[in-house]
Amino acid sequence: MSEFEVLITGPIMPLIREGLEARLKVHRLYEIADKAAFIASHGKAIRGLVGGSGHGKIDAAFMQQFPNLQIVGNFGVGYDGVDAKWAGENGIVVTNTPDVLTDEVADLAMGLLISTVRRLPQADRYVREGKWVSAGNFPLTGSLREKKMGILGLGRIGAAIAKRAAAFGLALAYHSRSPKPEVPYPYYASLVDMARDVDILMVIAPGGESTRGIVSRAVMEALGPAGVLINVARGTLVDEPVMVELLKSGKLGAAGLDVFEKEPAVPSELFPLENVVLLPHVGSASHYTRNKMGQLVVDNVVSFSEGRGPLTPVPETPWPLHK
Ligand code: NAP
Ligand code: 8YV
Repeated sequence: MSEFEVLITGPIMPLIREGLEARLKVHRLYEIADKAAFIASHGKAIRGLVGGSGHGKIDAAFMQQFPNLQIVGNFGVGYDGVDAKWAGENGIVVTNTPDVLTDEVADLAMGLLISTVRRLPQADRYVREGKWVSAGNFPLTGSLREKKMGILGLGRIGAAIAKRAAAFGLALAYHSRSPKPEVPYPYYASLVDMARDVDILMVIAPGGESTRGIVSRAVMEALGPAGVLINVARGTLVDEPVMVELLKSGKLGAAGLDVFEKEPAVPSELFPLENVVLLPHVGSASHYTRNKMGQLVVDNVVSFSEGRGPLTPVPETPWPLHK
């Protein structure tokens, strides 16, 4: 058993916990009653942190409690809960779980898009509530035919969504901070301009302060009463109160949402709306893909602890680190 000590910040899948426990000395912060006392007495021994969304922020103040911290293994490709810039500046490498979830999330994004436009959950409710018998056929819905979709964030998952959407016959465009020369779809430097020109806005850029509220009132009003917003990125990218207001008033046509600003809290004003489809952050949530993600967390931390370096460091903490 290695003397490399790791602290898991919140309840995590057994594959990760057991995979780490087989090789390293592991502490479970979430099972310790007096967390402050544990950190005060044991913080110096901790060299790795493992956490995920829903475990609370791994910010500078949290990491500073562990003076010998070397690695943070984030469960998820999105690491907006970790202050990776501060970590990099302080000799700590941060790893995430890219690629292994790309296809799963892209599948879910297309499923959510079709569910929202063709109102599949509403149609399912219609049958269960006996309305097919009592009220006749389900009302006709919108369509993906002859529609154009703008993708906010044409990265790994955005590109996988684009591939699927092209096969469905959608015309495509994208917005990111810089154009991608290899991409055949039109680039928009302005998100508002793209929203004005498309029928569907697919949001799949990272969370964090640099994208907070990027899907603003101006963007959603440009998308308009016939427009469809799909968010599989992070709730923080969308101005949520404004989105609720525009969906209620019909100034935004419909929304399919897998993510919310303060998960698991979802604005209750969305519940009675018939023009929204709501999912509990399940983009990567299949056994197959979560196992791949979990194994990558373990492999990163174990590889690092054995002196072989991290496998998937985030761009803010490129390996080897230069302090
Ligand atoms: P990625 O490969 O890093 O792609 C992110 C894209 O966003 C890049 O193309 C980047 O292009 C663009 N971008 C970054 N900052 C931007 C900004 N300020 N404005 C506009 N575009 C910006 O990441 P990924 O693997 O595709 O994952 C994307 C995100 O999806 C994750 O960060 C995570 O939050 C979310 N996600 C959600 C789920 C779920 O369960 N719902 C699952 C997995 C991932 P430029 O650098 O050119 O701007
Ligand atoms: C996970 C995600 O649900 O990878 C991400 O960024 O949002 C999802 O795959 C999440 O990270 C698990 O905590």
